[in-house]
Amino acid sequence: MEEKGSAVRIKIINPNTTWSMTEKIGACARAVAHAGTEIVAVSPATGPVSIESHYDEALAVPGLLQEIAAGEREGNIDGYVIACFGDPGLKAARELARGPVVGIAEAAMHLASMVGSRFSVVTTLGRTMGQAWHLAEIYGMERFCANVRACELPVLELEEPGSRARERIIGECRRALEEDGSDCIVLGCAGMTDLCAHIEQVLCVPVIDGVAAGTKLIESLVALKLRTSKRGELAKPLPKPIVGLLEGFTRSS
Ligand code: 2AL
Repeated sequence: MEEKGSAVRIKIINPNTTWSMTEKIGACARAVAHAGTEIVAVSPATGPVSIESHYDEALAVPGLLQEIAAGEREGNIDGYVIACFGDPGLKAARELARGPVVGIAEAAMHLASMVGSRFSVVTTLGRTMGQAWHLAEIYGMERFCANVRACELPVLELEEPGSRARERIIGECRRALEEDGSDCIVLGCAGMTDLCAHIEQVLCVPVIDGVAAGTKLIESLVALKLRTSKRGELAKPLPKPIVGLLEGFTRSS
């Protein structure tokens, strides 16, 4: 763990298994990270290629937790970012980790509430809007969240150069600013991270990307030597047998 003068290591977990997206997330995190921060960007060994339903989220969590458990075993990770806008497995990850864990929706919504009066979330498929509203509610961000909107863009289209994803997102952002009474935008998918600077330049309002927000928040928590509380709810899970499909998790956690 961090000592004065030593490098900070942040593990960014893209809970989907699309490596091109993981590389993009890693590059965007490195671009905003402090020079002394090492970014380790990973995808789980198991799980869906994209996360755009409750079912996908549930199936992404075991692989995500394996990555947290591996980081804890290696003992050289100062903090973790969960780089999917549904913040899957966030509380379970906090139970496993000694250092801080931040989800990108959590990070982006909190930062948006500090630079504007109300934000609109612009996300991928309409079916993910319910989860974004749910997170706004449980994070106490509902009063800052003017609306959640979708471009009806499947996550993996963000990886396709000819998909016109950027134009579609910008169009939805413009409608958000005109119709929602919002004054800043939260991007609702980790796969949008590389588009943030351009969208902000076009819209001339703050546009918050959760990958950058999560990276800087984790850096701040690590710099302040704040770790996950192990008193009560976020203590290590009790050891117990786990049978069947997830048998290996008895050891990994
Ligand atoms: C996401 C995300 O950030 N990564 C992924 O696979 N799905 N979120 C979303 N709303 O589509």
